[in-house]
Amino acid sequence: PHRVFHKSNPAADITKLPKLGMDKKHFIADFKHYYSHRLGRDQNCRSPHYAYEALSLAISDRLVERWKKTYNVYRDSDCKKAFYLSMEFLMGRSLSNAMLNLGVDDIVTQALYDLGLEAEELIESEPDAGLGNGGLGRLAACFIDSCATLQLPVTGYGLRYEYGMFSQQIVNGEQVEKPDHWLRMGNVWEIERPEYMHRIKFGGHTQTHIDEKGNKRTSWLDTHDVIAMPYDTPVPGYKNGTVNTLRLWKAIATEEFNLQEFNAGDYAEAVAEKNTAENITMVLYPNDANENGKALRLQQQYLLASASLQDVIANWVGRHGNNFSKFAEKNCFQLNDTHPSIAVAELMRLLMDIHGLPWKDAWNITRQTMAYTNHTLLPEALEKWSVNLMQHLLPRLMEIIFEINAHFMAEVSARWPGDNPRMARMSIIEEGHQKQVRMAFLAIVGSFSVNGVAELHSRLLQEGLFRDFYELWPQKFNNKTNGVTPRRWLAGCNPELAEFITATIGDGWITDLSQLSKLAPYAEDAAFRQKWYDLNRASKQRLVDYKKEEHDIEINVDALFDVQVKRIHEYKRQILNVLHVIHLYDRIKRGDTQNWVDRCVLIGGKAAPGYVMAKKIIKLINNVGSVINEDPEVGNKLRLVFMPNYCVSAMEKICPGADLSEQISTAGKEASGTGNMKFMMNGALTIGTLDGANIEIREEVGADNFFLFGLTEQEVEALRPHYDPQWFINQDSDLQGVMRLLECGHFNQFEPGIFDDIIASIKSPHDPWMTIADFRSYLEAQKRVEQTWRDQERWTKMSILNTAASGKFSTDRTISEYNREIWKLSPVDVEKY
Ligand code: NBG
Repeated sequence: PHRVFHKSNPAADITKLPKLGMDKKHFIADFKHYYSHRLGRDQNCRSPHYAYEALSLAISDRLVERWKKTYNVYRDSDCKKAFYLSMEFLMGRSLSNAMLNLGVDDIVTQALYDLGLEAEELIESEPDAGLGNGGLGRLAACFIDSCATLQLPVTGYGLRYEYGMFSQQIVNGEQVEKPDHWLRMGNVWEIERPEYMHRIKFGGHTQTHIDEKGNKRTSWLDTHDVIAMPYDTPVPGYKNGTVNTLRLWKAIATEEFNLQEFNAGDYAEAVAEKNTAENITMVLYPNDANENGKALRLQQQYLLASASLQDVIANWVGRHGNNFSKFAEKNCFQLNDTHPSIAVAELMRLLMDIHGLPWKDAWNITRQTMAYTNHTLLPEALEKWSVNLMQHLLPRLMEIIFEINAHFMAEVSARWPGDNPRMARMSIIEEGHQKQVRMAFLAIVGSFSVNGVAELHSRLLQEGLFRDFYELWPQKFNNKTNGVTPRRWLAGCNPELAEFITATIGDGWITDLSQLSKLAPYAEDAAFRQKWYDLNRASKQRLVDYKKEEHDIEINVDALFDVQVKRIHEYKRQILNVLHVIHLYDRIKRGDTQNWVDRCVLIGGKAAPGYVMAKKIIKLINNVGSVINEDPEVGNKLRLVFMPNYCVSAMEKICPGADLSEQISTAGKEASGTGNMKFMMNGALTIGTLDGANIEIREEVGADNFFLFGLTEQEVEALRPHYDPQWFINQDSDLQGVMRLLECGHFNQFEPGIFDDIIASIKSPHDPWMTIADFRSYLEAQKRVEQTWRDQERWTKMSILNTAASGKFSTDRTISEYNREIWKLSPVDVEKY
């Protein structure tokens, strides 16, 4: 490698710079410099965007110093490292989080104030990095925040989609998707690193030959290659000098043109081929918890796996040459769901075909470095790729998968000789008229650890979906209950409450959330309760103002704020929520309003564009909402509001203002949930089923402080074969009232029949989500909610106890468990170097 510097002054080092000042004076100077000189703006500029960019550049400079140091310390210490491979990182905004974690939020706010600027306005003009669908992508973002805060050498690897999660508009009550070109104004948080790009192969064919040493080697030839270009984003730890890396790959065309077309004079055609390559990372697939088997999606997955593994191996070879004997001791790959599991076969390929390792050594390394997290039990989400497609797109990988499966089948038949049904059940290749590769099985076979994301979910994996594998390798299976980062989800989004908590118990909770338990005794302190109540009311007022400003929706701050925000899915049962709202409306119309509690029901979430039923549910919510909200007889008693374009930055405003958190999925279907944790942390009470992490939330806060309802997972499965929704309807006059209103078209007077599918689905004995079965119990739980709400002192007590008991749900705890039981990394204190 050649250097651009001559050696006349050996002491000179262009990377040695004076440390950047962290005081007001330096921030103001840097801000002005970027605003005027770098961005070329002046006082005539009307957009807050450039002020946001100038500030971000000043903050980012301070991160970059620490970032380079972290990078160098990790490299020089030769420590064990982990890599989090994920198709989604739902990062949201960066500026305010960077300020918080650097510990400069107050000083910067003051500096801006001196300049006549409102920090809030700049922060709000940053677009969300919406590179994820929902919980799975946001979990990845919370995880890397905790890794940096715990000083663990962990790198996030993902894809840099040109278009993130679509933005949602509501037109005539229906979802309309608008592309999210989040990079349009540029992205000041990323650094392009062409020095670390890698080549990714697709198509072609394989050829086997015997090498100089007499070993069989396979080459993958005549491929159509694309380049994976890395873009790095800094991931700052909380006030600890650590800045880890999120490396996102963008697909770009190779410099080579199609020579045939080129020489035939079709220059433009040849250049246009660039597009095919660059399409690979053009758009995030907007499907949450279900897949669609498109070739482009497989290309995305392979690009992520191959580029990331090549990157890690290139680093390794740079240090250790071709000696891989210690590779497994020093590296670990965590697969975020089944999406990147092609990495198992790709690591085999790189080790064997590129680095010449024999099968046995490569397999040992693979099986000691890969770890797999499952995020759903829904069968439609279990990825399968047709063998045909895989053979066409990734022929070498398909060969390797066949061979892995052959070895694996031998293992199964040694353990259970002659058990052919079991072999068929467990095979990575599903037989049938269209052979398929079961990617989850590939991940299990190739990993040393398999985990679910909440106690119940992990147990159900062992008993159900992965039962055969659990019998074969019980020691591989473990649980890691999800969490959320308390930096963004309490300190950042609810600064007033955070300050009050710190004034009461000190600031240790920000990095040790179990300390929130010190708040519990204050639930008995009337003055403390009053302050808690006031702060919550102020948050509700902010939410009211925001709704008024952004969406022109009026809501009454004194009503009970009853909130359900998450992806729209039948298993999450937004319909059950709507049935309850219709029941309340029915009561108002019948004059049954004794002991009434004013309630504002807020529902938000996106539907996958191809998920017809989910889109219908959005329409239903909006139609029911407009009938109720426009009825003068209803007045302040009841409100149903659909919040358009639910996203990370919206949740930061919503969760501090919620009173009641709706976690009402059919038991056994929500793997964990993480919105439930954000609400609890911010003092909302939960109404929920015994599903996912709800169970653990209830365990932590105590049954008295949680509104439980619904069938258990076992009861759901026991009822399923003879489920008869009509029987439940016949038993229940309240439910009859609700169904009557729905069926007579009260909410779709000018749109006859549009809700017929929804009605038929919940009335079907085959309704997998058994909504009707839980209606009565849900209604009774809602009555307990109202009873509690009428006693505001009691409600506030319970609110305090919820925050106090939320310590378990920090991703710092989750990541400590991943590290203790799976990764086994030593923390690296960058500031000591
Ligand atoms: C989702 C689950 C949630 C869970 C998140 C994070 C997928 C495939 N799964 O319940 O539905 O909280 O993952 O683990 O998106």
